[in-house]
Amino acid sequence: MTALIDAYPSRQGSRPSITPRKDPVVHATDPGRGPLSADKVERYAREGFLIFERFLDASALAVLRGEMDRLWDNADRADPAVIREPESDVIRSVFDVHRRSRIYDRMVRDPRIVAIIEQLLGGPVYAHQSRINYKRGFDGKEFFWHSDFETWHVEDGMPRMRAASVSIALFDNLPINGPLMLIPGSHLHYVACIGETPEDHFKYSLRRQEVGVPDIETLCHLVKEGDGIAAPAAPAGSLILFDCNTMHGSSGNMTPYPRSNLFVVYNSVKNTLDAPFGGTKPRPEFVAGRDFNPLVPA
Ligand code: 6CS
Ligand code: FE
Repeated sequence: MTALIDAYPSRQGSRPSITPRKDPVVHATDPGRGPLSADKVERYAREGFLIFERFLDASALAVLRGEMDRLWDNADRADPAVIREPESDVIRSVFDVHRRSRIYDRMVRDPRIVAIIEQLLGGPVYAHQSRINYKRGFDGKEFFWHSDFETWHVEDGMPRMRAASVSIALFDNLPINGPLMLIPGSHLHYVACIGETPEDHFKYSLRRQEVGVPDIETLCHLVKEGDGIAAPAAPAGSLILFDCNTMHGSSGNMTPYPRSNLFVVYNSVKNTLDAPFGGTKPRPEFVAGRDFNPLVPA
C-alpha cells in the first residue's frame, strides 16, 4: 500500500502558515438536490456554517436532556471516554455517546440531519465522533480557537476536508454562557500550526488543547478577513452545522446557566481515515471511530 500524500501538513515546521483550502466545501455534484435551498447551500459554502433555530421540539429536547443527565450520573471515572475539566474533576465531555446510548444513536441518524449532511458532502456519511460537552454553570471551561480538521488530519488520518459537525443546543446558547463562536470564511484557509504532537496527546488536548491551535497573528488575520466573529444565538433545540475546517472556539461559562451541547461529526465514506498524518499512533475509537459503514437513517 502506498502512503497517501499529505495535502495539509501541520505541526511540522517552525513557523505557522496559512494556505488556501484545496477541497470544495460543498461536494455534491447536484447541490440543488436535498432539503437545503440553494441559498442555504451557498451561504454554507461562503461562511462555513449554518444555524437552524429550534430544530427540535420540546419533547425531543426533553428526551435528549434526560439522556444527558443519565450519562453524567453513570459516568465512570476510569472510563477514558469521560473527560474532566482542565483544573478540576468536573466532567467536561463524554465521548462516543452514539454507541453508549440508543437515544443518541437514533439522534445521530435523524433522517432530516443525515439528508442535509449528505446534500453538502455529496453522498453517504458515517459518524467520526460524538460527544456531550457539558459546559456547566461556573466550572465549564473554555475551548480555545481551533480547526477540528487540523486535529483529525494530523492525529486521526482524515485525508481531506469532507466532513461536517453538528452541535445541538441542549440548553440556550446565550451571549453570556460561553456559546460556540465561529469565524465566518475561515474554512477557506488552512492554518498549519507549530509544535510537535506529544504521545497520547488526546489525554491532555480534550481537557485543554495547546498543540494544534493557531497562532494569534493568523487568528487576527482570519477575523479581519471574515469580517468578525459570529456567536449565533441558539435557543435550546437549535442546531449549528459547521464545516470541519471552520475556526471556532468558546469561552468559559461563569454564569449559572449550563451550555450543554450534543456534538456529532459526520465524515464522507469517501474520506475514511488512514494512518495519522502526524506519524503518531491512531487515537482510540471513542474519539475517532473507524466503523466506516454508512449511517442508516432512523
Ligand atoms: O480532538 C478532537 O477531535 C476535538 N477536540 C479538540 C479539543 N480539538 C480538536 C477537535 O475539536
Ligand atoms: Fe472543535
